[in-house]
Amino acid sequence: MKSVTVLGAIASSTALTEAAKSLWVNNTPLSVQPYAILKGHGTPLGGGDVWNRFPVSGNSSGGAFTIMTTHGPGDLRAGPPGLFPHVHKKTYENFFATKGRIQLWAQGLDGFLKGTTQQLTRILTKGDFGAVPQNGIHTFKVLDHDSTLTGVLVPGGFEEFFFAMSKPTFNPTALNTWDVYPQLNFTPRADAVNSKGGEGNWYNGPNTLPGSNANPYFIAKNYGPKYINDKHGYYQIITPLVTGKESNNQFAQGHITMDLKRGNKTSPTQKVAQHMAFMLEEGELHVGVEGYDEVRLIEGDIVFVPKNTPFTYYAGAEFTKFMYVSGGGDGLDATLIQGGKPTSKAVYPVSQDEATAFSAPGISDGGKGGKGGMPMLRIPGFRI
Ligand SMILES: [Cu+2]
Repeated sequence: MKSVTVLGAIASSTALTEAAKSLWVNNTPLSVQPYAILKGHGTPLGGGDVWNRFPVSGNSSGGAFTIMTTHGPGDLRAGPPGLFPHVHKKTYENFFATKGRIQLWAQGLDGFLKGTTQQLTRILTKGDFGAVPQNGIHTFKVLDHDSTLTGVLVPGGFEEFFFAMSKPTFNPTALNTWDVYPQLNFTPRADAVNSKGGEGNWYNGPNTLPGSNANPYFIAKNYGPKYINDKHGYYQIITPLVTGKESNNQFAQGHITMDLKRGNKTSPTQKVAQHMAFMLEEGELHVGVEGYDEVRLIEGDIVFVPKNTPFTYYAGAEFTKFMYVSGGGDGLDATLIQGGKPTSKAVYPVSQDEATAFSAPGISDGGKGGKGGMPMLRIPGFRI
């Protein structure tokens, strides 16, 4: 019996060795491949106390998109932003606050020149987002210490400009060749009240997606559209920030919040026709890519999955939340939204298993039969 067990162990360990390949890389790959990269890692730019990193680059995404993270004190001084207002004609640039406070100003160039639209500004705190499609004037300023900005640039490869600009040989009169068009007549407004200047809601009502890529727009955390999908026996809440409609099908971006996968559920193998990246924000995400060891991502870690690569993902903690970036308008997010339904809530319901646990002695579920509602604590001798 013993020899059989040993043989079995050898056989399975050989199979494991063949499949075992680490998804983790120390630096952003120079060509398309599946990979995972730790928070704060990736191709660096500059130094000192500002951390600029490119965990996903034009090279590593086959030109689909770039993810740039900027962490540091930035431009803290009072007054207008130090960065000149500018437009990109070919590049879609997005701003997402991972922590701290960042103020972003934006307006479509056409509306600015014709005087037909308003200039918008918002102060972004953790989870807030600003979208600047092609031909949108924009500038920004970091307002707080220890702020982190995650930028998505589409198509990928715009980082070549940042690297060129940081060299002493850079020719500042050649900005246009890098898709940078200064707009020095644009004066950033200084009248923001409650973190908002210009029309539209912020934290005072629903923030809608515009349905086109005509003008910049903002989405406050969880104030945009929300969808819930429970197809696989666990919840996924999808909060899109950009869909194919807002990007002319160039890309999609948003968040997925998942509940813990219980032992009796399985996460299906996915295969998506778009390059895709996930960046963890809360909780713990397990990602298995065919041919690689499963990885466990925590806050700030990124995984990149090339198109048509089989993979699985599931949450190892409640309220696991991650940002997705998809290299087209018909990726995983579109499938999840189509298979789900609109919801007004950013929190998924308590699962039936958990609801039953509220029936413990001394705790009442408010007479709602364990199906929702805030449980009330009953303590003998006290009226509450
Ligand atoms: Cu820009």
